[in-house]
Amino acid sequence: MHVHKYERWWLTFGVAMLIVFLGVIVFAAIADNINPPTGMTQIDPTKVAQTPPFDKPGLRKLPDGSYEAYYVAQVFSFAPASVTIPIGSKVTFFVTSPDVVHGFFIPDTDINMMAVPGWVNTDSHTFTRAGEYLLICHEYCGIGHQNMFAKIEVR
Ligand SMILES: [Cu+2]
Repeated sequence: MHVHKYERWWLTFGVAMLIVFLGVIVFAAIADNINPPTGMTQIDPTKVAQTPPFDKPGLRKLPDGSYEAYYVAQVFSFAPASVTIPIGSKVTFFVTSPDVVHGFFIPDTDINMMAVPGWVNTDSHTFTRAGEYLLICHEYCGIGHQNMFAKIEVR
């Protein structure tokens, strides 16, 4: 089979770029110590409603004054639908799903997670500004996805 000289150059260039990009990704992952999430808590997605603390989703105040918020994301709502926290509170969010993959996103904060059946995802944020925050699902989960939201009141 005859491959034109220029075609061969382009093929060589393309393969070389793939090797370079892969090398950059591997180098950055090793240099910055980037790893897949580990140590995540597993949960039986068919028994979320019976598994503490997700059997009673909501806000818990800790002795140090911070909060833990346990959320269940399911088609097409979040439980709890609304929480109120004092301004300046640090809240650690725990979220899981009993059905399909949902998003867990609070605009104007750094909370941006996935709610994955079988797993408990967690992240925390300190709310320093008063107001009403929206918690939205930003992962298409079905026909009622656009109505899937909850509120967080900070005052
Ligand atoms: Cu959704």
